[in-house]
Amino acid sequence: MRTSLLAITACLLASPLLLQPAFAKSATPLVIPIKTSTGQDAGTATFKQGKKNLTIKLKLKNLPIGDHAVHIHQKPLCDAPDFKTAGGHFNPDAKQHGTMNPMGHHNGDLPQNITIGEQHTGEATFKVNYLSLDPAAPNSILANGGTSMMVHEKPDDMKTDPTGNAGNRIACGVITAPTP
Ligand SMILES: [Cu+2]
Ligand SMILES: [Zn+2]
Repeated sequence: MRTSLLAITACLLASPLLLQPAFAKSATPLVIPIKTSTGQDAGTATFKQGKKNLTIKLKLKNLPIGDHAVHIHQKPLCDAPDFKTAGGHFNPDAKQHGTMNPMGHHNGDLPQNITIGEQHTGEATFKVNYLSLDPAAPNSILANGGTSMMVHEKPDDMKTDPTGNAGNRIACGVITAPTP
């Protein structure tokens, strides 16, 4: 009796794992650290792949109070203090900058700025259908070694090509595939 109960419990625990398709590992959230230009901890970005959308959750800290642009930049490089090595906005479709630009937008452009409050912290969640964690997708943020998450000095005006007039780069995190 005791044995069969254990066996049933074991089956129940194991079955969801067995039912997952091979690509289910993409459902595991990817968490990356973000650092300021002086190397201070600036929080994290968490990426979670759904069927159609990629959810990006930012939990930021140690940043100046105000609204700040956040983008995905094209290279997995965050060399302080200016983070120029990250290159421009992730733009596999060769469009212009900004969700309010009729010629836009870059895949690396996110729909809103993030607001950093009095505690020098801020959170934002974006759900987008134009980015993916699937390394085989043309809009993958993990393809070609990865990309980077960038926070800027100023808010993005959502229309000025190619930068959104967002000013200097103040925090950055490399986005790469997790090592198994
Ligand atoms: Cu940027
Ligand atoms: Zn852009």
